[in-house]
Amino acid sequence: MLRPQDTATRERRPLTGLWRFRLDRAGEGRSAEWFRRPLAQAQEMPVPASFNDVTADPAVRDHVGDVWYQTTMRVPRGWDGQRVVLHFESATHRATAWVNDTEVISHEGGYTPFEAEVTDLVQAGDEARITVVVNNTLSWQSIPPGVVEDTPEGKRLRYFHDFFNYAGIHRPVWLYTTGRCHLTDVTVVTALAGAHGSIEFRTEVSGSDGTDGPEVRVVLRDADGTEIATGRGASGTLTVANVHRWAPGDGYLYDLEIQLIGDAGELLDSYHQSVGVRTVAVDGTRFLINGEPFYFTGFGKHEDLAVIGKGHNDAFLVHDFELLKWIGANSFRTSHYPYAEAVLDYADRQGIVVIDETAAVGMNMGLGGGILGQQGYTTFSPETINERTRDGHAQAIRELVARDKNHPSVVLWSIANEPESHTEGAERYFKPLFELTGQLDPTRPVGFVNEVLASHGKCRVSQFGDVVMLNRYYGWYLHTGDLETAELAWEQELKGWAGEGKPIIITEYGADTYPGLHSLIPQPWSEEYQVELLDMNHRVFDRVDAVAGEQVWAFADFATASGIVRVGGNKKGVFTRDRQPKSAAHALRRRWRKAT
Ligand code: BDP
Repeated sequence: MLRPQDTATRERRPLTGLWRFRLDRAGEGRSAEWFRRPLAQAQEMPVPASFNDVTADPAVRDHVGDVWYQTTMRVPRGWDGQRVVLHFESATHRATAWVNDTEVISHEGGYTPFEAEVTDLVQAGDEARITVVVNNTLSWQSIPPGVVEDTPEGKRLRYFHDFFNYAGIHRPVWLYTTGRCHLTDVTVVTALAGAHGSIEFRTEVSGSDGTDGPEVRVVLRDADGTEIATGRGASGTLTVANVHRWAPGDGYLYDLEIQLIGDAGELLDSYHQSVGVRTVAVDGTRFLINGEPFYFTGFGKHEDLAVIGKGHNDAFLVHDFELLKWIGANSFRTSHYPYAEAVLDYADRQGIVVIDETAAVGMNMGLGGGILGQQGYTTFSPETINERTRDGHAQAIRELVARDKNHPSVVLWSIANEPESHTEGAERYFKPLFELTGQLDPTRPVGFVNEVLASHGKCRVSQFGDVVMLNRYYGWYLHTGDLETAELAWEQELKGWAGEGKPIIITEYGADTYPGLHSLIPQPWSEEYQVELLDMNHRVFDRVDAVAGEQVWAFADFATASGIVRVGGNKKGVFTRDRQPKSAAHALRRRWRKAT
């Protein structure tokens, strides 16, 4: 699925702003067909945003079930004769949409786009009513999983991941046009040979009359807009002499314009795809970008902000990347779900490297929200996470790769965060998912993020990965407050992993830290302890050659479900939720800026 664009042949209108909104407390809206008329008893709600924290009403924050959104839009008069598409960048965790009285699409999965052609349902110059029911319930078959428990006080949602279950329309919604004959997909794969680069492209087209389809022409322009190569045909390879490579810290992008040309030479479609020419490979314990060893520095992040929750916000997008640069980070992981596409576009342009993760988080009944402790269920079983879950997981991987395959910033797929991985059930569950990801994208390494219950020697899933990604809390959940013991134990485990001969990326390490809490002899929760814990980790990493990267948990403090180990959310941020530095930010800056 292509992102909506304004081009010589395409036009788009954002449906952002205030929509009508209503909780469906009794779950009656679908049978009462609320989409048929202006939403009654509605309040206004911003799109994009999570609905949870916008009002002052606990019933909204903690609602479990359906919520309804509705807006009207006047279809531009000039769109007569065009193909019209309604496009959602995401709706968390599932949604069904209607245009006027007609249902147009349903989609499962909270972090990937979906769209429906609505040409026959709208009239240029007229108003169209767009209604969306969004559902935030999690089940054993959803990605991520969860359980709804019926209590005398109502439905309560229990989930096993450590961030608040924000929901709603988190990203922009668009109405856009194409001609009848239009491009539906483009894939680019780049390679390097000395000073030369090559761009292999494959296109897919729909809606053409003839059996031959339209003629496909491609034009490659450099960042100054100078045309440097052209090609013809639905697929092919362009060569770029003296290529300007995309590299960490140098987000150089070419523009590939794909044109569809009709029989009479008319332009039927034009679409622009940015291209960063770079290669990614794993060689023994080294992670290579453009053939050179790359060491990841940075964070696991969250899409998480006061009031707007997981809603995308351009000001914070730019600000967060400024902080990444300030601190000397060259990368981040989209923990624990695919982020807004604007984030990946920006990472491409900024030369920031991304580990791109699915929303498969919390598939581990030995953990609760990242914390050791039994949840009272079996992780993989016919009644819990089962083959149907795996089908949904496979679909989440397909949608992630389809969406993000052309981003040069994305160098590695993470297909799950901290699932149970020491059991036979886990091995059976994950093997086909690794195979699938490798088939969908043979150009990028694939991995998953391992946790300590499947420490070295116990994990039955890491055998399938090209890299080892480890989340380890030595000195926090393990050997709390005793960094000496933690250091020895951590080094011992890490040396075991190093023997696997794969690059090891430490995807999480860190300590909860209450900003402003100080202690002369560093104690857990103090700013000093966070600094010392990170220092201890760095000493260990620097002694193990196979370590190819360090990403601290977490970039900023974030909201979680309530619990006795969370103080107004998870406080492992190196920055506070409003992006002020804790002492650890300065310490990391000294280490990472020196290294680069
Ligand atoms: C890890 C999880 C992460 C948690 C973190 C923590 O991957 O989502 O927030 O632990 O406990 O297990 O802070």
